[in-house]
Amino acid sequence: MNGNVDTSYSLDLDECLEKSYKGQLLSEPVIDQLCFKLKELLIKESNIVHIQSPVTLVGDIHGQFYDLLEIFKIGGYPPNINYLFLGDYVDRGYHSIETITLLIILKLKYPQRINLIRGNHESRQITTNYGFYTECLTKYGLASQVWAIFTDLFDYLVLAAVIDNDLFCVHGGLSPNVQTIDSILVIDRFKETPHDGPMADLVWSDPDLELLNFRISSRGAGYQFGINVVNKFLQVNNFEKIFRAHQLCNEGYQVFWKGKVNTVWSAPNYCYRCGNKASICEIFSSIQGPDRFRFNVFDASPESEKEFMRVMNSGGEFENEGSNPIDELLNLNESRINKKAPYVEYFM
Ligand SMILES: [Mn+2]
Repeated sequence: MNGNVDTSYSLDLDECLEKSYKGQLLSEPVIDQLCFKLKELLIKESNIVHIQSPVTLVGDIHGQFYDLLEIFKIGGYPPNINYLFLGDYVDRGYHSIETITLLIILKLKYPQRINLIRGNHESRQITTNYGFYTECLTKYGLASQVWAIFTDLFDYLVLAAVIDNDLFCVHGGLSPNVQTIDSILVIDRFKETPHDGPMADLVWSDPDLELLNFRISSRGAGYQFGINVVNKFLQVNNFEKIFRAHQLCNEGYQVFWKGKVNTVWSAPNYCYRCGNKASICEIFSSIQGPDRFRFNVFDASPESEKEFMRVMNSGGEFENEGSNPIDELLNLNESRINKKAPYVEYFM
C-alpha cells in the first residue's frame, strides 16, 4: 500500500481533527495536504450532489468558529449526523481559517456524511476584501501561501445539492440562465466565480417577496427573483422546495411563499454585533408534511459572546474609523465609509 513513490508523509486525519476541534491551527504543509486530498475527492463530484435525508442544513458561518462548535453541540456531531453546509464559511468573523480547516477535515473523514456547497465568499476576489486574506497573513505570516491554497480549493466546491430528489439547495438562489438543473450540470465550475452568468447567480441571488420575475440584484451580482420564477423552477424540475442561505435573518431563518423558498442563517450575532439569532434546518427521513423540517434556532456561544465584548471594548466603535484593528480585520470600516450602499456592503 505504501510502496509507491509518494514521498509526502501520511496525514493523520484523527490528529488533525482533534487539534482542529480545539481551535488549534495546523501547519501550512498539513493544510496543503488536506486541500490536495480534498481536491482529489471533489474533482470527481458532479456540480450537483445528490443526498438522502436525514440531513441537517447549515447556512452562513463566516468564520464564527465557536458558533460552528455550538452547531455540533446542538445538532449532533459528525458522523452521527449528516450535514449539508450551504457556503460562506470564511470572511467577517475572526476564525475563518479554523472554520474552513475543520470543515475540510470533516469532509475528508466522512465524505458521505458531510457536504460543502460553494458560497459567494468562497472566492479570491471577495476574500481579498472581507477578512479572510488578512486573517491568513496575520496567522500564517506574510510569506505564507495558505490563502492561495484555500482559495484554489474553493474552485472545486460543488454548486448545489438535491435532497431526496425534491429539495433543491444552493447558497444564493435562482438564475435566468438556469431553467432546469441540467444547465447547472454543464457549468465548468473549476474556476474563480465569474462576475455574471449562471455560476455567479447561484451564489449571489436572493428571493424577493414583492417580485414575480427576475430583477438585477442591488448587491451588484446575481438577481432578485420572485414567485413566478420559483413556481416554474419547482414545477419544471419536479422539486418541492428550495433551501438557501446568504441573507441575514433576525430570527435565524426566513420562510418565503409558504415554504417554497427557505433561508437558513447560521451565524448568530453576526459580526459579533448584529444581535440576530441563528438556525440549522433539520430534515428528517420518512416523515412527510410540515413535520419533515425543523428550524433549530440558537444564540451565540459563550465564546462568541467574548468576541462580542472584545468588539464593544475595543473603543470608539463608530468614531475611530480606520484605527480599530478588529474592524480592519473585518473590513467593516470600509462599509461604513462607503455610504452609497451600506446595507449591501455590510450584509453581503
Ligand atoms: Mn453569501
